Amino acid sequence: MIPTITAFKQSPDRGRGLARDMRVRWALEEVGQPYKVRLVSFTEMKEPAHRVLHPFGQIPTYEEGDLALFESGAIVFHIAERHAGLLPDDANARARAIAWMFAALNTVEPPILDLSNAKMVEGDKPWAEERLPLVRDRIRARLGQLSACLDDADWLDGAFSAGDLLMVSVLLRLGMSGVLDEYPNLAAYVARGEARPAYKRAFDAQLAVFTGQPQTG
Ligand code: GTB
Repeated sequence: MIPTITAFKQSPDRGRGLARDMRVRWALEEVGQPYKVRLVSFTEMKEPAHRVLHPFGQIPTYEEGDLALFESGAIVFHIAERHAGLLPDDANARARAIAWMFAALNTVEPPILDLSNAKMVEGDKPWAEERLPLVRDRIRARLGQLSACLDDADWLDGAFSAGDLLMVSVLLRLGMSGVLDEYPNLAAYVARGEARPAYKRAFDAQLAVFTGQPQTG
């Protein structure tokens, strides 16, 4: 059965691949699972038809037969469990890869999201400038720990896994902030993720929504 995911009809990031449908597309591409995309507007996201799929009125969602899922992490986990390629077979290695999935979403992503909010949502507040260094330092604390843990390895724990897929996706949100460049091994780690053919296919697919260009290849 071909699953259907949802993505922004009007991508606020102008196709830079930062919205959370990207990580789901990437997981589907990694395992070679074709998928359909239903584009939803901000208005449609808040309507009952979409809220049945997503209680918070957001993207992405995932539908496959009787199953409807929300939360990008849960969707990536579902894909990784149902297909080979994103989680190791060895039980302990699998548990560690899942721990990295949670670490990406629960430990590393929150301070990075805080920086986005500090700039985009709170940027006009009188205290915004004063708060930014604190927010950046909280990110640095996490990146320093992650950098030490990755050391000179290609991936976080052996072969590329769903943990790396989510960690790279989360780190990409740092974008133009320059913070990632302070940790060359993490910058190289993200570049390795972006260089994966599955990442590129997913990126091109989400970009095509914005440019209106049909996908090639
Ligand atoms: N925890 C949920 C998950 O991981 O799936 C979070 C889902 C979420 O935040 N979805 C966002 C959304 O639907 C899109 S990805 N927002 C609309 C709303 O809440 O009304 C977040 C996002 C938005 C915009 C950019 N950007 O422009 O760069 C990047 C990421």
